Amino acid sequence: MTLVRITALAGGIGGARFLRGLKAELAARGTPAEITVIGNTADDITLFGLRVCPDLDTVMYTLGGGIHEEQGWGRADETFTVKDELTAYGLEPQWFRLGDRDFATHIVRTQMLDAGYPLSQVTEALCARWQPGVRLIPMSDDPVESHVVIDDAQGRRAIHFQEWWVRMHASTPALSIVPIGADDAKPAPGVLEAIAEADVLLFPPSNPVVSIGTILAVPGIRDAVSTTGAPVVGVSPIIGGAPVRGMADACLTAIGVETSAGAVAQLYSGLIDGWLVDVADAGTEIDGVEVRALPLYMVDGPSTRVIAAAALDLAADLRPAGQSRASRQ
Ligand code: FO1
Repeated sequence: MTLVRITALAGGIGGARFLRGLKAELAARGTPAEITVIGNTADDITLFGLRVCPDLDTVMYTLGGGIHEEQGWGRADETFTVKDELTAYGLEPQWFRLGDRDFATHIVRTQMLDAGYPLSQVTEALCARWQPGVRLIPMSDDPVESHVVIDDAQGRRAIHFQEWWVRMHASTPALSIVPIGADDAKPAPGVLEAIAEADVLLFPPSNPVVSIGTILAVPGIRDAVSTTGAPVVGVSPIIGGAPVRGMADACLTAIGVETSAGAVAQLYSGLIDGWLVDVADAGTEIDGVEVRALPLYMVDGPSTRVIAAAALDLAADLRPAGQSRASRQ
């Protein structure tokens, strides 16, 4: 059987769980596959002098067997001694819970970055331990950080995305969300090639604004997706007008997009060929996009595998390999 090259753009929990289902489905089919994951890095933040990359780590831990399953982020069997000690010294922020095991990852990453290694090589080194079974590449080696403009009792100001998301639970409306640094960022080595050479390109059910949106904001990536010869299939992160998890609705509102499976597909207009929606959204129609409906809640391993299978089947039905989008139109 020929090797299938699959490339996915991914954010945090939704992306990571989908990818785990994808790996399980490919293994069950006996399909030899090479999966490349282009990870969002705009959630990254420097805390206590350490560089934390939540989305890369969520993918790495989830696929490598180290994730805290119920939480969806951070390490299993975690303890918080270091954080408690930092709190005793009065160190801020106290709202971001970094565990002892997780701290080790950020220490290794920061040491390597300080020694001059680019984030892509650091990520490769971290993955050598976790063996996620995919090639995980950050969208860029250049720092990009989403900042959120809010206007509350303290006035109009921009705060880091993590403060808005984790401390404020997105309760204060975002006036705008800006991926600082994205305009000047270059795709990390291998990103554009992984898109151009893919047989299948997938958009998992990740946040369309602060995960997939920021990956696409890195110059060159959107163009690479829109011109790839591979079928591009996305999975809706919105079911029946609400996010599957997280607060994607607050992010969509910030950019003036309705929280619906159809509106997110429109956001990806010109990029996707196929779109999976939940049965609650059956009947969604998008010009030029093949829409299929099935249950999209990733409640466990088997249900997630079914979603991944549907994405692979839709991709296979969409376009014979090698026929570019341009030549189809
Ligand atoms: N999410 C939370 O809701 N609270 C936390 O304290 C928290 C800590 C944290 C530490 C490391 C890490 O990799 C992720 C962490 N997350 C936490 C999740 C994460 O910040 C967000 O869910 C994502 O950035 C959004 O995709």
